[in-house]
Amino acid sequence: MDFTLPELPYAMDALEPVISRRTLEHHYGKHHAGYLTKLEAALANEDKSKSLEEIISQSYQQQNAAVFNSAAQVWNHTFYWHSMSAKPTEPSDERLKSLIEASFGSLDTLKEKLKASATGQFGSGWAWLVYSPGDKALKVTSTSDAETPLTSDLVPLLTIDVWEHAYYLDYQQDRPGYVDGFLDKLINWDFAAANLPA
Ligand code: MN3
Repeated sequence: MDFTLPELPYAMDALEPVISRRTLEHHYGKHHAGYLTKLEAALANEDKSKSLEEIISQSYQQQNAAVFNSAAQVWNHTFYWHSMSAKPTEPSDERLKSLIEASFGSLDTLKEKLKASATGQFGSGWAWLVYSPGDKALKVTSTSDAETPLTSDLVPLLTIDVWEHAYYLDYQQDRPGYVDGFLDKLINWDFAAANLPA
C-alpha cells in the first residue's frame, strides 16, 4: 500500500461552520496522519505490497491489534472524509432512493436512526450506513474504536466519526450537536450511492 496521506477532497475550511478548520487540521493532520505513521511502523518487517483492505482483513483474522487498529483507522478516516461534502447533496440516485424508501420508509427516518446510532455509541467509535447483501437492504450500525464493517459482509456507504477528537474542539461534550450538523449539512449522498454494490 501507499503510505502517503490521501488528500482531503476539499479545503480545510470547506466544512465550516459545522466542522471548523481547526478541527479538520487537527483531525486530518494529526490523528489520521498519526494512524498512518503507526501503521507503517507496525508493518516494518512485513510485506508492504498488500492493499490496505488486505492488511485490515488479515490483521483482523490474526487478531493482531497493533496492525488492525492503525490500518482500520486509516481506512475509516479516508472513508469519513469522503462521506462529507462542501456542497452537500440530496439522494438523487434512483436505486439509493428506493433502497432508503424500502429500508426506512423515509430519509428523515434514516437520519433519525443514524443520529440514534451516532449518539448512542458508548465511547469512541463510528456510526455507519451500510448495505446488507443478505437481505438487499440498507441498515444503520455502529462500531467501537477502530472496528469497521469491512470485516463483515456489510458494505459501508457512509460513516460518522464519533470519537471525541472529531468534534470536541467545536462542540465539547455536545456530540448530538455535531451529529445534527453532519446529518443536515454535510452528507455526500453521491458518495453513498457510488458505494452501492452492483
Ligand atoms: Mn477520527
